[in-house]
Amino acid sequence: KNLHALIQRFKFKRVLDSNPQTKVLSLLGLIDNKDAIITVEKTHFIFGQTKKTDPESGRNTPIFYQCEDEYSCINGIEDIRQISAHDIYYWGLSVLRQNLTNNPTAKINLIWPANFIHIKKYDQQNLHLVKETPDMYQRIVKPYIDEMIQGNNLAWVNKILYEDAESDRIIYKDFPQDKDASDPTALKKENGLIILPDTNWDGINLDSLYLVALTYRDDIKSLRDLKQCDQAWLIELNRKIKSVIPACYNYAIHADELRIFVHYQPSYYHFHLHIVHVRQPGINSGMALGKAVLLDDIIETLNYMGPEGFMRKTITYSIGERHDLWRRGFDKEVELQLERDGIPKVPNIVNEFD
Ligand code: M7G
Repeated sequence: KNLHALIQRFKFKRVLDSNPQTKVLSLLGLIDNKDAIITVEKTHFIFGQTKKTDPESGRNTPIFYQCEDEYSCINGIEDIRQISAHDIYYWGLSVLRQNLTNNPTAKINLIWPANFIHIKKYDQQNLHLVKETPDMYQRIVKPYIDEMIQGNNLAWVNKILYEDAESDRIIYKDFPQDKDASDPTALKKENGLIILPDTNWDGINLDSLYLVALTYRDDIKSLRDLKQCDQAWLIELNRKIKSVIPACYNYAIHADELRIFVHYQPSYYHFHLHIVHVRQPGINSGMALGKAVLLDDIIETLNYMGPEGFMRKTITYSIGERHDLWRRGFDKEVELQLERDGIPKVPNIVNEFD
């Protein structure tokens, strides 16, 4: 399992997506004749290191301050070529000091062998806003989720929860044990939680912190399954995450700087939470309105929904044309909904003037 060796065997097929704003490039290719997706993302700038004050200073509570090191943005400028200057404005290009440990250039993700669901996810595509009614959920989405779960889609989650995958990277773990049972091995999935760095994070820059919290409960596939009776569990998860994460990062990040949310639709149907620094602008529109639903809002909304919770709600979000749900009937439903809402159809656009 060597990333470098695999990338060297990568044979380029086509560009899936290229985003100059997020500085992310996704390529499709082949490694040993099997589809591979490489995503390259330029890392954010380092402008300081967080240091703790000397404990000898006599204070009980440590103070953290930013200090510059040789890789900090300005110190790290090795070369500059000016493009132009006039009046009070100057601009040019530069080379910054780079180093694999302290200031890497880019984060590289590889999915290999990639299946068609992965490829469709990364492929640039038109997006549509859909209003998913409870009825559409039952008819179209639920069968899709059941199929996804039958497939191998959740292998990575189960490997982390039960087979020690990425165990060296785990930040926090609550064992799924029944705290009240006399048998200490009694499993109580509600109590289990693992928090670890998301593959979206470079692991260096706290401003782009991105963690994922996996719960042990497997009865909740998505937001849709959350009911009023889960509210207390969610409140406890929220409390735990906001207490534990700042402490794990020496309080260089605070509880009110954590954006905690779920995706709907997610890619993986096992209940998990995204924990992201509030400064992080989002990756692949993962923070888009509708797609990301804040945990605090979920908890609050459950007060007003009745015992069946989100099962009764119409949920509006955006979905790509290549997503399976689009072709399984969302396309037709959207057309019907627009008609029902009295939105005029797209007229035949005439481009020629006679
Ligand atoms: P999602 O909302 O189901 O899908 O979130 P998304 O990818 O459309 O956002 C799943 C989250 O788990 C994403 O933020 C992924 O980056 C992250 N993730 C996916 N995989 C396969 C792994 C993995 O193997 N390890 C870790 N640590 N995170 C992963």
